[in-house]
Amino acid sequence: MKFLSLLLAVGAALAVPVKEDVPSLKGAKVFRIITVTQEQLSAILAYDGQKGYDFLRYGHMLGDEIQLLVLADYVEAFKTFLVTYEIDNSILTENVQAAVEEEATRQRTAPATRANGRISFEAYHRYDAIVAYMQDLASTYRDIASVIEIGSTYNGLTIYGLKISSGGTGKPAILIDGGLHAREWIAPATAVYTINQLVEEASNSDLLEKVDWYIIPVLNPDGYEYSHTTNRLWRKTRSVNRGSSCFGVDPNRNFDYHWMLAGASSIPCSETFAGPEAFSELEAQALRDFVLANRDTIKLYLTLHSFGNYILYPWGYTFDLPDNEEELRSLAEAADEALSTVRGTRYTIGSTTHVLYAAAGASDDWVMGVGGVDLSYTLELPGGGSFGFDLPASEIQVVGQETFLAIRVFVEYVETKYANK
Ligand code: 0X9
Ligand code: ZN
Repeated sequence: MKFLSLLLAVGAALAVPVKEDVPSLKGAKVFRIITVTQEQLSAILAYDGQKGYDFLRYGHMLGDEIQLLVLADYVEAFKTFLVTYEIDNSILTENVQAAVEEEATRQRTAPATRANGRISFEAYHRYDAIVAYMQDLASTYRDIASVIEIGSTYNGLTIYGLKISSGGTGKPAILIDGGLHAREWIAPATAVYTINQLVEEASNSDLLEKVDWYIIPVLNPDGYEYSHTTNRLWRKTRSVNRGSSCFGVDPNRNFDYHWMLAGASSIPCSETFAGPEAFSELEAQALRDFVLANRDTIKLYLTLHSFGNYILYPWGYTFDLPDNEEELRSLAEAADEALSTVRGTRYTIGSTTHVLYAAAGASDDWVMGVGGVDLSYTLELPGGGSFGFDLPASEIQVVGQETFLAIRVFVEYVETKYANK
């Protein structure tokens, strides 16, 4: 008997993983909040990183619209808080769970493929389907497309990308990634749309003449899959945190450039947990190693996130501005101008710290600061739906179209500045 219980205890210690608490979205609500006094703003921002609260849209200035998701158990206390501080608010989404279920239903019924049998732009696709699409393109368009592997994840998935190149040597390269944050589904979708335009649309072949492209649509596949299967609002990686029952690290706080200096948490349960050390995450390591291996050719880095319509450039760790701020700004303005022609969408442009919030350890800062890429941007794509990340898949196409117009402006600039004439 004693032996049996010892055996069970050892078995438990070895085999049973930490039980993860998956928060229920039943009764969760999204509040829209506008502050008019500094006291109100500070009081609201104090909820950042607290259990039960998730800033979907952050605002650091008085009058900014803040969107805060509050889990059911915290709603009453939060309402009391709003009354106490006399904070202007309304409820944007009464029933987050229902919105998640509606999206899942739409996903089940949306066409998975286009008329030519390839991946559609009417659904948010899983990692496997996105990888299969890239493999299909690589075998069909052998002269321009090849699959690259940049690393693997905590759960053992491979991080794939597509290299698009019409050949030749010494060309400048553009690196685009998406899906570093799991729940921001429009980002991988837009990366896939970009691949489609560059490879399948012959009318865009001019964009391959002078530059090479590396597109990594799902940089955090573990998190992305988990956001499809288990927790729609998952943001981080899926690594196990020693001594905590909370999983994952915010990979966009994990890069080793002024790591943990601002806007990052040392608490594993926080959505912005920066990790036990810089580059603790395989996903961040993979991007690091890829950039270092190609640092001579990569001239532009675009990392796709959502949401809020921002074109952000470094730095995120300080209010100081990069030396080429003017160049970064005017290029972003030209991109915004171009994309606005589709349906009037406008982006806010600026350094992250000035227009959004301070947050160190993000990929854009590292790619510029250490990777040596002078043109480094985070694109916060449009939000929609009931909690921002559930932008209806029917909008993938139009977001793709307008983002592609912006990308055209970026590439034309890279060609003018870097390509051999
Ligand atoms: O906070 C982030 O990681 C990004 N916003 S998101 O809503 N997608 O999470 C912004 C990152 C901007 N860049 C830097 N902070 N350097
Ligand atoms: Zn993000």
